[in-house]
Amino acid sequence: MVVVMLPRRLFSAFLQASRRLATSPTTDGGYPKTEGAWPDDRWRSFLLPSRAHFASNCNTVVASRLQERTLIAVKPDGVQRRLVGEIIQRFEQRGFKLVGMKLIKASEDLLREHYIDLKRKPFYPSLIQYMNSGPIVVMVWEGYNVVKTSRLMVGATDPAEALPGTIRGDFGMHISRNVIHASDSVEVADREIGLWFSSIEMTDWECCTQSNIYSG
Ligand code: IDP
Ligand code: MG
Repeated sequence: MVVVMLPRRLFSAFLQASRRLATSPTTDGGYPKTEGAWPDDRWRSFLLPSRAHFASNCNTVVASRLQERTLIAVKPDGVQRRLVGEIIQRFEQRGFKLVGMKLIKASEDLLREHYIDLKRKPFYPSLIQYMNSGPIVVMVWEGYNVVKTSRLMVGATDPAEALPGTIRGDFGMHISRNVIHASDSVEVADREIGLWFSSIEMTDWECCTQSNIYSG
């Protein structure tokens, strides 16, 4: 009898807990809000990681995303066409933080290294020549999800396909003169920032509008 009753009680406790979990309000992360929703808190600790553990993991992820960085460069055509101010303004207004910036005429060696993944493409030599034809403004921007968001702000590689409202969609005409560079992944951003900037060329600073841009 005990053998039959125990699994039944276990099963019914589990069933009640699942029903309450399914109907209880949740936070953004899906963790149940109400501490008392479970019939017995021992089940909670057995089945789920603690609330503190969950919250601290989320905070760590959010904090690291807030400090994500990307490399943005206004290419020679963008500098010649006086688009530097307009481009900086778009990133500032979006809420990103400028942590590094310089105007340079990049060496061919640096440009070859930067575009190393494209070295077998037929346009590689003309790309290096174009990027070496005049000064460029290289920047490091920081903020939540900055890599992905800046790619959206920049638009498709070919300005003919870039949507209006994107930088390439508003200012570009041809794929060989597409105004701006933006890193395309967090890993690539790390590599490119390391290539173009030394750590003393970047500045960490407290943004006094932080709480108006991010919550918590
Ligand atoms: P992305 O700049 O959007 O990341 P990638 O494919 O990484 O695009 O190419 C790097 C750069 O090479 C482009 O921004 C553009 O300047 C140039 N490029 C790419 N495809 C072509 C092409 O078909 N003809 C000429 N230049 C190209
Ligand atoms: Mg690219």
